[in-house]
Amino acid sequence: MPEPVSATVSLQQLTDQLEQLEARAGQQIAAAASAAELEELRVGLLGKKGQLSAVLGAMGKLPGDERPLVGQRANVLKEQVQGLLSERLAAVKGAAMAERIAAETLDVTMPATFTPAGHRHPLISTIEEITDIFGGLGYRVEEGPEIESDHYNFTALNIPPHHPARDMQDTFYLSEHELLRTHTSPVQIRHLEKNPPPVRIVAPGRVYRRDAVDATHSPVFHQVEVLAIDEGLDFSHLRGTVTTFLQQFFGDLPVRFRASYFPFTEPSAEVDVQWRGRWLEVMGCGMVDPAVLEGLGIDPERYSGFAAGLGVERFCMVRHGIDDIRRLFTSDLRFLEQF
Ligand code: 2NM
Repeated sequence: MPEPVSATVSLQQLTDQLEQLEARAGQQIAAAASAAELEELRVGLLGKKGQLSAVLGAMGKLPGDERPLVGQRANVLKEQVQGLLSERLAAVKGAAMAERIAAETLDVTMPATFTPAGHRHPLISTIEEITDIFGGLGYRVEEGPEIESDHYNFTALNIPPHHPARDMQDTFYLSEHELLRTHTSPVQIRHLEKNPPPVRIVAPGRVYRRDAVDATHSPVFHQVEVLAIDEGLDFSHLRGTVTTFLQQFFGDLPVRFRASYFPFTEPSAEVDVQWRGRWLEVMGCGMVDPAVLEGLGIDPERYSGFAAGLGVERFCMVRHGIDDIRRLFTSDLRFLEQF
């Protein structure tokens, strides 16, 4: 606090005041802990209405020859206080920065927090791999409904009403004429109804059959079916396409075709690959039966085509050495995380 200034002052009094001011200022500045506190002190000490100004104001009451003594002393004190203030300000700022740095420091050697990202199910990546290979051969992906009519699932595929493939034992019927598709061929029939040849498509998707569950059977599984319709296609194109596809998927291994039978293809074949020294049956195929084309209003004298179908689960299991199809449907992350 500035001392009350009396009506008359002596040189001694003012000098004393300056000395006290100096001592107090030194202590207060040293004790200040923030920039704001220091600013408050500066205003109180050196400001217009501050303690130093009070002394200088009182100086006018001294005899003229004494004034310079007080003035000089006051100037020295002012500079001293300014010096102390800026020194302390630097120290306070430095301490605040050091504190912040200590609080915000990142230890870059700390182990990272593991955030599991999730990934595709092995069946989905198998489907993608298969459709990508056919994509590279110029095929487009087509999809369709899982609930179908007996027309698209059977009749249009040259499977007549009393054919054994329609048996209740194989097919989930929803009503007299509605069912869960047993293959993705109906997608191809629907596509051919709307698109004139040439056609090159793959139809991946979920299919249903009334099978008991065991290590190699599931009532719900996945297929990819392939279809090409064009002028001049023959069995050599089928053989070349299927062989190229299988060797891209499994690697450069032996492939063989065995005569077989499907209602919708003639001739038909089963295809085997020699995987780790054993022949495995992996798909069925054939030249689309002219009766199927005719039913769609496509002239079988002008157009021919081939088709093939495969079970995705089987491809996935062979590729990854999975011995039980149920593993693919159990959603056990300890298993799925391996792929
Ligand atoms: C297979 C085997 C042989 C096939 C036939 C057709 C269609 F629609 F063109 F008639 N789609 N898929 C076919 C032919 C499917 O799966 C083992």
